[in-house]
Amino acid sequence: MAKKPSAPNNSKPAAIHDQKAIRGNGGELHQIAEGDTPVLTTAQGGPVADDQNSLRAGERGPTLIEDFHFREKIFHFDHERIPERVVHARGYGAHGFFETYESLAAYTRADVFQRAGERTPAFVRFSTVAGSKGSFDLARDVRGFAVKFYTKEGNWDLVGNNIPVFFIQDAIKFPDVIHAVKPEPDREFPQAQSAHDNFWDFISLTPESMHMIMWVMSDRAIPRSFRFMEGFGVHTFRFVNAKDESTFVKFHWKPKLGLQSVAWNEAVKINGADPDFHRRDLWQAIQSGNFPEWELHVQLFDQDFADKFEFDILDPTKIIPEEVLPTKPVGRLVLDRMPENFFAETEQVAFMTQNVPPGIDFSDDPLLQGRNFSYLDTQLKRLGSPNFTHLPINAPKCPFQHFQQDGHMAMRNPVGRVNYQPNSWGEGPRESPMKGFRHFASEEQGPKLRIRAESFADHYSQARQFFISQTPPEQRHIADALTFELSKVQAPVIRERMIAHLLNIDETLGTKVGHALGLKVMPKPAEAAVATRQDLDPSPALSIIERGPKRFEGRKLGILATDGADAALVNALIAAVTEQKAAFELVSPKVGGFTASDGKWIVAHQMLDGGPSVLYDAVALLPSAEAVADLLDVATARDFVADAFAHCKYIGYAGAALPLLQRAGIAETLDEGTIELTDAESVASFLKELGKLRVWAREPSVKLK
Ligand code: HDE
Repeated sequence: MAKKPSAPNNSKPAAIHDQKAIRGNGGELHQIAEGDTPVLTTAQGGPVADDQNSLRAGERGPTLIEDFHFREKIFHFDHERIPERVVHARGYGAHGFFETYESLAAYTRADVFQRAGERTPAFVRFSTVAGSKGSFDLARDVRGFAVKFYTKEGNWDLVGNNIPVFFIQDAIKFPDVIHAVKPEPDREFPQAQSAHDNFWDFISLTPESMHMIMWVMSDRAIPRSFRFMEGFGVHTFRFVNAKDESTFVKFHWKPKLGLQSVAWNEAVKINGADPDFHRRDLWQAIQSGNFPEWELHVQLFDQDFADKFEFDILDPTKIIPEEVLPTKPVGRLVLDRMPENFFAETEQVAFMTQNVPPGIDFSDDPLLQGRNFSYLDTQLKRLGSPNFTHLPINAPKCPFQHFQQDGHMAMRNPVGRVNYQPNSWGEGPRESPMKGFRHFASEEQGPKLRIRAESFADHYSQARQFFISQTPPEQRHIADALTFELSKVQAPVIRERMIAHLLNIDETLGTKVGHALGLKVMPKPAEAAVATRQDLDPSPALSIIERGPKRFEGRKLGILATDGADAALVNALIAAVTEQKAAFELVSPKVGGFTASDGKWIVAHQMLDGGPSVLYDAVALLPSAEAVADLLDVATARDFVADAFAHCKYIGYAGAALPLLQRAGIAETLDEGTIELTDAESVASFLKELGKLRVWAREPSVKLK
C-alpha cells in the first residue's frame, strides 16, 4: 500500500543539525528546518510544493499529464547529455595560469609573450583519444594536452598531445585512423584499446605511422599521471613579430616533476582498481595545494634551418631532436584550481587549433591545415549552437565586440540600432589593420593537385632513431607492447605485415617480436620508399628514464600497516615522505585504522582490498609480528607484495614482514630495491632511493611483461 501523501512543505533540507522536518520518498514527514531556506522552484521560477510525489488521479491511480513540474523535471533530465567528443571523449581539466619568463618581442608580437612575469589565465584539458567518456584512464593511448590561454588579444588554443608526432601526414586520413582504432563497428568492442585487428590492419598498411607507433608502444602511452608527462604542439607553427617577420616554432611542455610511466601489467590492474586513477591524481594534487607545473619550451628556427634539416619540417610524423635544435624555456604553466562544475567547464570547453592571437600563425603542415577546418564543426555538433563562445569557459576574458548575433541560445545580444559596419551612425567597432590579426604573407604557388611531397617519404628513419634512443628497459617494453598488441590480432597476415615494418626499423626488434609471436618464418623487411637511415644519432631526450625525477616529490607511498605496527617507523616514514613533498596512504586490513605499538589509533586511508600496491609508486610493509600471520593467507596481502616486486618498485619492510615476503615468493630474491626499515636512519636512506622510482635491474628476473 502506498503511504498517504502528507502535507506540502516548502523547506529544503538544511544542515542536518538545524533541520525540523524532511519528506521521505514515501511522502512521510521527518523533522526539517524552517525559516529562510530557499524554496525549490521549477526552471520557470515557480515554487514547488512537493518534489517527492508526481500528481496522480487517486492514491494508487495513473500519473496526470497536467503535472508540469514532473514533466519539466524529467524533460530536462532526458536532455542532460550532449554528444561526447568523437575523439578525446574522456578528459579531465583544470584552471591555472601561464607566466611569461621574458619578452619574445624579437620573434612574436603575441601579447602573451611581451612582458616578463605577466600571468595569463589558462584552462587545460587532458584526455585519452580512443576511449569513450566512461572508459578507464590507463588505456594504452595517446594523451591529449590541450591548453586554452585567455590572452589580452583573444584566446590562444594550443591543442597538443603528449607525443610529438602523429599517425598520419594528411588530415584526410584522420577519419580512417580513428575508425580503425575505435571499437569495431559490427561488435562495438574492444573499448579504449588499440589491440585489435582493425587498428593493426590500418597501421600495417600505413607506413607513415611507424614513427608514431614506436611512441605509442613505448611507456609514453601509459603515463603514471598527467602531471608527469610532456606535451607537444606537434606541428610547426610560426611566430610573427611586429615587423611581420616569421620564425618557425615548435612548442614543448616539460613537467617540473619529471617524466614517469607505469608498467603495462600495472596499467591493466590499475584500470580495475581505480579506473579514475589519472583524474583522481590531478584532483588530489591540486586540492592538496601541490600545484602541477610545466615549463613551456620552444624550438625556434628559420627557413634556412628548415631547408637544411634532413626531414621536412611540415611533416607531422617527424621531430627535430633537441640535440640538433635545443629548446628554450619561455614560461611556466601552473594548474591551481579545479573546475567548480565538470560539465560546464571540462565537458563544454571547446578547443580549436584555429584560435591563434596576432603574432602566432600556421605553417603549411597538411595535418594542421585540416585541423583548422575540423574543430569548428565539431563544436557546433557537440555544443549545438554557434553561440558556444557565449559559454563562460569559452568566452574570451579580454574585451570583445562584433556584429555576430542571434542563433540558438544567444546570451549576449547587441543593443541599439547598429548591427553592421561600415555605418553612418558612427557607432560600433571597426577593423584595425595595425592591431588586428595579419596572416603571414608567405609566398604560395603551384599546380592544384593531390600529391604527397617526396620530402615526406622517409617513414622509418626517425622510428629507428626513437627506438635506439631508449634505455634497455624501455626497449624491452616496446617489444613487449608490440607482442601483446599483435597477439590480439587474429589475422596472421596482419601480424606478419607488421613484423615486416619492424624489421625496417630495427632488425633485432622485428626478430624479437616475430619470435615472441611464434612466427615460423620471418617475413622479408617491408618495401620502403626510402631506406632506413642508420646514421641518425640517438637522442637521449626521447627517453623517459633519462628524463625521470631525481626526488620522490609528487609521488605516493603506500604503507601497509596492521595493529601493533611499529609507531616510530610509521611516524618516521610519514615525516620523511611529507618532507619530500610526496603523499602517502595507509593501507590496513580495516579502513577504520589500526592501533600502533604505542597504543595510539591511526586512521587508514584504504582497506587492503581497496588499496592494491599498483596505486602507489613504492610501498612500505609495516605489519606487527602478531598480525602478520593473519595476512599470510589473504590473497590481496600477498598480491600487494608480489605485485610491488614484479613492478620493480622499491619495497621498505619491517623485520616482522619477512613471513609475508616469504609467502609472496620473493624472500629469496631480495635485492637493492628491498630495504629493511629499522629506524629513522634506514627510513631516510629508503626515501633517498625512492627518487629512482623503479629498480629496473630487477626486471629481467621478474619477467615483467
Ligand atoms: Fe584533434 N580533434 N584532430 N588532434 N584533438 C579533436 O575536437 C582532428 C590531432 C586533439 O580536450 C576534436 O573538440 C582532426 C592532432 C586534442 O577538448 C576534433 C585531426 C592532435 C583534442 C578533432 C586531428 C590533436 C582533439 C574532437 C587530423 C595533436 C581534445 C572534439 C587532422 C596535436 C581537445 C573536439 C579537448 C579533439 C579533429 C589530429 C589533438 C574532431 C581532423 C595531430 C588534444 O575536432
